[in-house]
Amino acid sequence: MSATLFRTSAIARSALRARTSTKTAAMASMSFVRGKATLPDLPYDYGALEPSISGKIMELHHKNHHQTYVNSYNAASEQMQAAEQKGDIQTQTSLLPLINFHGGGHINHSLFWENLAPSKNGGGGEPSGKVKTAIESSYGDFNSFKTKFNAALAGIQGSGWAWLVKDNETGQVHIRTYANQDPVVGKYTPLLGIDAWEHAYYLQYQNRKAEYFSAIWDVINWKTVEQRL
Ligand code: MN3
Repeated sequence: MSATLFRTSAIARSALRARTSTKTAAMASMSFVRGKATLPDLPYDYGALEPSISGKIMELHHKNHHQTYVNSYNAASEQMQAAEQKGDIQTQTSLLPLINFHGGGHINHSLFWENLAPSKNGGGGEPSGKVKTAIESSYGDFNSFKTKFNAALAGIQGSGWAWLVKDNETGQVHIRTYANQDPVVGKYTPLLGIDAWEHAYYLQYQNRKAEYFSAIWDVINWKTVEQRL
């Protein structure tokens, strides 16, 4: 088995796509310095999503949580390169879950920040154009879609994400949940992700996570969803 096999793991392919994609605004803005992942700037102030998401949550979530995924991904990635150079396949294999978790955390949060916008800058409301058409084709109407999405979020056990994805084979959109930091890869394109980890809401909503899932729709950036579709 050659070392290149490990270089083309799902997450690596996803990172490569992130560097070359021009279609996906958030992916394109994900920044790398000499192959290293770096924390992207938020396109709004920490407090700009209040009252849906408090400024304190946004600051901790971006500056601390996301930064940790970036740092840990870079560390695992360096270890992977060293193991590849030594032809140490055992170590390479043992690093794959770490690359998936922290690389996934970096990708998911980079996409998530750009899925949000302050309501005074166009956040919230209902999708229009081709997003509206795609959602209505799969879910009937926007309110039914929102109810199903919130039910998917509520059904996540432990930590994870719910996503609106596009099936690249059929062009249809679907709601899918992912555990932990598993990124949307393979035949699906991520359009809209909502972070259901406790760190995304607990400081403000405590155990009332349904209130967070309900309030976040007031700051969804549908323009980003449309660009990704
Ligand atoms: Mn998070």
